[in-house]
Amino acid sequence: MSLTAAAATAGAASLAGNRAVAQRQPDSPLPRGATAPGRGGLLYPQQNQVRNVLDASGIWQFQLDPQGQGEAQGWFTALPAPRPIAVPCSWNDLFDDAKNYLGLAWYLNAVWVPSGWRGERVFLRVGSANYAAKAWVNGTLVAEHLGGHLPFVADITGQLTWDRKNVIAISVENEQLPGRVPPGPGPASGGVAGVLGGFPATTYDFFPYAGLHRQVWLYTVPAAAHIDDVTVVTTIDGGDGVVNVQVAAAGEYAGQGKARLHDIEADLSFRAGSAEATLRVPSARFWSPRDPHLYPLMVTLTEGQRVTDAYALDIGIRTVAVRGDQLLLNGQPITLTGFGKHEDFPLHGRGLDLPMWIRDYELLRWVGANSYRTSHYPYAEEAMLLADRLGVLVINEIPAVGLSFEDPEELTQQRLTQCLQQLRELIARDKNHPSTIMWNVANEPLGGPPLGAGPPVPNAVEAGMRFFRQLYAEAHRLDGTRPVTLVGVQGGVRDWHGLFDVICVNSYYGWYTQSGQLDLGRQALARELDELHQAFGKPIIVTEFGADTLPGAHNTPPEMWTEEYQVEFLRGFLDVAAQRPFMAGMQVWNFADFKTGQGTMRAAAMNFKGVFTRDRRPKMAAHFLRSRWAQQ
Ligand code: GCB
Repeated sequence: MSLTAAAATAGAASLAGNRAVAQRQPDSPLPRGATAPGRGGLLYPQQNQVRNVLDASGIWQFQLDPQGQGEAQGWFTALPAPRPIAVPCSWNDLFDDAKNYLGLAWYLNAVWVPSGWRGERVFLRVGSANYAAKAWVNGTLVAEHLGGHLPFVADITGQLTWDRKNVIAISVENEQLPGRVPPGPGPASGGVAGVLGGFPATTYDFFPYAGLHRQVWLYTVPAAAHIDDVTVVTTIDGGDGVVNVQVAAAGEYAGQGKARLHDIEADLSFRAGSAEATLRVPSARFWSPRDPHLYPLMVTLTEGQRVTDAYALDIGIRTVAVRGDQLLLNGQPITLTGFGKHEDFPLHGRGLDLPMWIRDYELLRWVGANSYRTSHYPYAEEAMLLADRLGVLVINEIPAVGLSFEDPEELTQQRLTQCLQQLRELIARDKNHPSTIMWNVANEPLGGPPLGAGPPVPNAVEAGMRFFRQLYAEAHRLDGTRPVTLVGVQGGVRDWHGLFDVICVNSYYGWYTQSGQLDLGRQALARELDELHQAFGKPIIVTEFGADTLPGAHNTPPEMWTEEYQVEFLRGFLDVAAQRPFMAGMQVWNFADFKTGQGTMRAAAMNFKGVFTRDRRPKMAAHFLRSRWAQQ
């Protein structure tokens, strides 16, 4: 099936999910509170000749609120006993008493807004608050949001003062509730939680870091007409690139504008706030890992010669498609090499860490990888911008990890609402990144006992079919230009894969099963890949395979937990894949060791499947992968 031709419609429908109410169990799906700037509204804030940005991150005041009394006591204007905290950062690794605390906490900061901003519309933008957040400006509630990894915005123009500092307060909690996504442990104890146990209790295998994880920004747009959203879709026509630009402008803007790509320019004539232009780039340089060429696109609104608003973005001209069992980039088969990752680093926890990202891209280049998956949640926008620039292919994932379809229907419905919301927000945020080549709607949903320990449960399989049909349809309604996938697990429900464009599967044969027996593991892997190929004839990517490895542990013959075992485990999987032309990629679990909850399965509360340590030193496996990948 070719996915390149269909038009993207993400801009038109992406707003609804950007607002929601945070309440104690269950979360209400009804939107309330935050005012988004228009139909798109998640454009990355930009400083230019018209717009202004103020980064309000830095040292904020912080206070835990285990009794949930802050709102009644007006903590949104002043905290009674604050301590300093860094924003962005998780709170868990900063304070001993907050290590495993996932309840309510308050952040507060006071900022001057420049007087030059008077007359503009000013927005507050919170990049990531994990999980449920409320925001106040000068005592007025301006936004509520659910979902820990995507931005939300609020128009705060009417709340601002100009003769003193403005008080911004944000409350955040990350309670593991069963109706959320990812869900907290439910009746069926979904995900790997059932296997791992662990504290704090989660349905997933990474530490539930909490807090303000990305920047808090104020930014302006012109009060009258302004650009709300830009949607770029590129196609290839012979050697030419064809760039379709859809622009949404606030209100019912019916004026003029321009779209300019280098020296190629087209007029935009707005009707009811919408305009579209198509630009042809003769003999274009197509974006790819080998040549991640970006073209500067500038969209403006104009009144005569005057530019009334402007927004710039660097775009890549490229197509992604599925044909038979092949994944195509610019019409050519592509095979992914790379990793599943985490946003995880000492002290910062899940907080934005730009040096980590620069180092990680350097190591991806060093090891010869061309891709990664944003397991198990959307990553920072800066990471996506860097992937565009450095030519890294990204499978972009919503936080739907730990779903069990043996849980009651009522919970499934709440989770579906959350998944749809997060999918809309993710596509609205990341639709213009050439690096995002695929959307993933879930990781290892369960429809029976984990790791194929028993047959799937028919009712659960059916419930999953209904659930995933809706997610697949919504992803394609919002973006007809990228394949959509589901990451399944070895021995998991096969039928669900049939709904999606690409088959992604996580495999631990030789680790969780066939432990210590690499030969048997390889045979089991080969069998499963062949069966999947025979059943569906679609491209297959193994999105996880790996073995916990204590750096410095050695033995021969290889034993589990040693560096030798990790190398031989990875070698076996890569060999099995290399013999199968239908394999579209292999992504090792994990790029680096990462923090988990405490439990008998996780030494020192760490997952040690990284090929780099948590502080990014290579294990033997990293050198091995480099020998396989960097030469190609
Ligand atoms: C998986 C999960 C991942 C875990 C990994 C493991 O299947 O998708 O989140 O961390 O296994 O190491 O067990």
